[in-house]
Amino acid sequence: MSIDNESLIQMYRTMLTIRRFDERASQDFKKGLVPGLVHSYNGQEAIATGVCANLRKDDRIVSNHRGHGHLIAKGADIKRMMAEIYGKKTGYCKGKGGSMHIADFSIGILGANGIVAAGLPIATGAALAAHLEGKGRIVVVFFGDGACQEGEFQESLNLASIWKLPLIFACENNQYGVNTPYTYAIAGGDIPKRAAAYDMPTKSVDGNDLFAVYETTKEVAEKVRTGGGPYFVEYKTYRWSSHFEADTIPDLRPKEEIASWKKQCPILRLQKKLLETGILTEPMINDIEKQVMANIEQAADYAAASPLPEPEDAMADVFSA
Ligand SMILES: Cc1ncc(C[n+]2csc(CCOP(=O)(O)OP(=O)(O)O)c2C)c(N)n1
Ligand SMILES: [Mg+2]
Repeated sequence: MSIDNESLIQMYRTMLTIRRFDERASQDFKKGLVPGLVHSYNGQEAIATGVCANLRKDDRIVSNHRGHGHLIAKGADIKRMMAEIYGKKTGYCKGKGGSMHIADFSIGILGANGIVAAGLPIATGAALAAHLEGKGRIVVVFFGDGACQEGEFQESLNLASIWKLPLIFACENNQYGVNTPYTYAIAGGDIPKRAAAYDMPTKSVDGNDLFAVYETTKEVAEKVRTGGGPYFVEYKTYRWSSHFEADTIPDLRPKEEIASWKKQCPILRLQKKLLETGILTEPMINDIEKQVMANIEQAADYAAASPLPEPEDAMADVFSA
C-alpha cells in the first residue's frame, strides 16, 4: 500500500465530513430550512475523497447535481457551502445559486451543475485550456451513469480523445438514474465499453473501497498528467438515499438491494481496515467524530445566523448573453 498513515486518516476525516454534512443538509431540508434541492451523496464518499486526494490544488474538477462530496473533497469551505444551501448572503453564490451552483475557482472547483451531463463539455474545455497552458494541470469531471445517455457525453469523449486532453472521466455508476436501472437504460449494459469506442483506456473499480479508488486514480492521474491523453474510470457504487430529499419522487428501488449496499458502507470498510492495521484506535475514531460534528454544527449555525440576500441584490452577478 502506497498511502501514508497521515493521508489515510485525513481521507477518513474527509469521508466522515461528507457524510455528516449531507446528513445535516437533508435534516434541514426536511425542516424547511433549505429553499432549493439537496441530492445526498451518502454511500459514495470514497469516490470524491480517493479521487481528489490525487489532485493538486490547481487541478480542476467539474461536479454535477450530487456535488457536495466532490466540493468538500477538493477543499471547499463547508460554512460557505452550508450558507449557500440555506440561500444566505454569505454563501458561495451569495445565496442565489443553491446546492447545484456552488463553485470556487480559487481551488479549482469549476462548479456543480444541475443539468445532467452539462459538466462534461465544460471539463473538456478546461482540459483543452490546461493542455495549451502546458503546466501539467489535469481536470476531473464527475458524472453519473445517467449522464452517459446524453449527447454531450459522446461529444466530450470524442473531442478529449482526438485532442489527447488531460482529462479523467470519473463515472460514478450508482446503478440508477432516479429510478431507472443502468442495466435497462444502457444498451449492452457496459459503460466503459462506450469510452473504449472512443479509443480511450478504461478501468472499472469498486467505488466503495477507498483503497481501490485511491490507487486506481493515482495510476490514472499520473498517466493523464504526463501526456497520456484522457482516461475513463467507472467507480461502481450505490446511493443510499432516494434521488433527492423531496418526497415528490418515490424511491422504487428494492428495499433488500438498498440494505445490502448499506452493508458495503465505504466509511465503515475503511474504518475496519484502519483499526485492524492500528492506524486508528477507537478513541481516535471518537475524537474525529466529535471534531467533524463540531465543524458541521458550526457551519449550520453560521448559515442559520447569516442574512438573506437583499431584494436589491437580485440582479447583481447575473449574466445573460
Ligand atoms: C438534461 C437533464 N435531464 C434530466 C434532468 C433531471 N435529472 C436530474 S438528476 C437525474 C438523474 C441523473 O442520474 P445520474 O447521472 O446517474 O446521477 P445520480 O443522480 O444517479 O447521481 C435526472 C434525470 C436534468 N437535471 N437534466
Ligand atoms: Mg446514477
